[in-house]
Amino acid sequence: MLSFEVNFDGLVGPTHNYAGLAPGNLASQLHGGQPSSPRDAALQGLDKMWALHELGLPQGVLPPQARPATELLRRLGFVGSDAEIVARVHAEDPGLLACCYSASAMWAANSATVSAGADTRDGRVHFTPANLVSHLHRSLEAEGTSRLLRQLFADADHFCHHPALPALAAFSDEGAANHTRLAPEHGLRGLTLLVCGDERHPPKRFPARQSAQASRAIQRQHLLHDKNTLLLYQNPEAIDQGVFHNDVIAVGHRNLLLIHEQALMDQPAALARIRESWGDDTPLYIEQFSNAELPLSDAIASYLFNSQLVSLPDGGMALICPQECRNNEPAKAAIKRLLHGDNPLRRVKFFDLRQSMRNGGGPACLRLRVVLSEEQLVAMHQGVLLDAPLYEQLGAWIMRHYRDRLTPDDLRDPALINESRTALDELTRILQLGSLYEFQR
Ligand code: SUG
Repeated sequence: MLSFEVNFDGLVGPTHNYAGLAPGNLASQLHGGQPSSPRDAALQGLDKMWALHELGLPQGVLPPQARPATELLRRLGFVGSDAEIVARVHAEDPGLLACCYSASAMWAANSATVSAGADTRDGRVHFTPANLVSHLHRSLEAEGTSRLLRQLFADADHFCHHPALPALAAFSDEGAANHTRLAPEHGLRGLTLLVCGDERHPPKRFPARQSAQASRAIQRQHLLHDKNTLLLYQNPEAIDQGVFHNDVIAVGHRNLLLIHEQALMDQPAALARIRESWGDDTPLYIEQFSNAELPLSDAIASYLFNSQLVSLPDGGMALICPQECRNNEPAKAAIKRLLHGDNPLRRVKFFDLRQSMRNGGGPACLRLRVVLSEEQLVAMHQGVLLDAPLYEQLGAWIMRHYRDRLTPDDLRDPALINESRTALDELTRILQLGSLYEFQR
């Protein structure tokens, strides 16, 4: 049966800004307080989606979430009109207002963990929205993500939705950023790698954002076969140096895994387990990079491992890289070595995603991978699948509604509330999503 890996990219929302909300994510810390350009951010993301469509790959669009999340502020006891509440919170606690305005749902890799039907015991695609409890601004995403995924993948014969895990640090779940699927073909049983922190060896400076209990719960919920699922521990020293998700230090697709030598605890043993569990005649290629070849700081600065690996329709794979890899000598050399090595990689394409990168979100952060059979692809909501007319419409929509510049101080502007809602209201018509947002009900 024909199967596809569909990338669903988070469309950047109209309130994209730099608020320095994520300790442990060096880029977010570095750029907090600087002005952003929501318009450039959205166009950069859309251009990447279009480029993948042009490569012949199915590409989906996930709408932004409604911000400001005034429902949180009301829950915290603020009263009055939305504009009054925003003015008051800006005066009293601007950090809280920034959380409610964050466009962080754009990093769709963190939105959910998704297992392919070929890997689950009931043959359905399983979804668990991430609770993202490690950060307030991100924890606000879980509910909207759950609603959206249930709406896009509604057919219960093909799709199974689980609730987000309990909103507690012990179950901290950051979605697919810590999930890698290796498989000989999209439609064949694959190997699921669940990467998480090891509470016996916690990092010293920054938190491990994926807990082992969460990963184990997902393994059970998704009916994954034990012998095809590996729980692997992140190297706490790498977390302390800024590797806040596994997708900052490794990327895997089908039978190719790119990984820095400092990604995992006891990495030689972890890689040996991966090779043993692979169990297929198709060769598995693991390209490991030493710290001498690619210092961890360069891996983080260039975001090489946050590239997307995709299969081209005419065979071979392409690496979808952030342009920062072009200006980083060790990353450039690493790409050259990959292109000349014995592995399926054939092409590299560079993208300007600077707006997202400044908040620590590269190409792979922006997408959620969903492996679908032909039948499942037809069964999902078609309005979010990118084609030429939708690409044109979205580009014009961004130009009509998005500001060119936004500073943290602009968040107090009451006009931004309605501006964002008007934009999203129109978007639900473009994507044929009905009344997706609470403010539309
Ligand atoms: O959760 N940044 C996001 C970036 C997420 C990247 N995703 C993956 N690696 N998959 C985060 O740290 C910064 C927001 C701010 O500072 O304004 C932020 O939330």
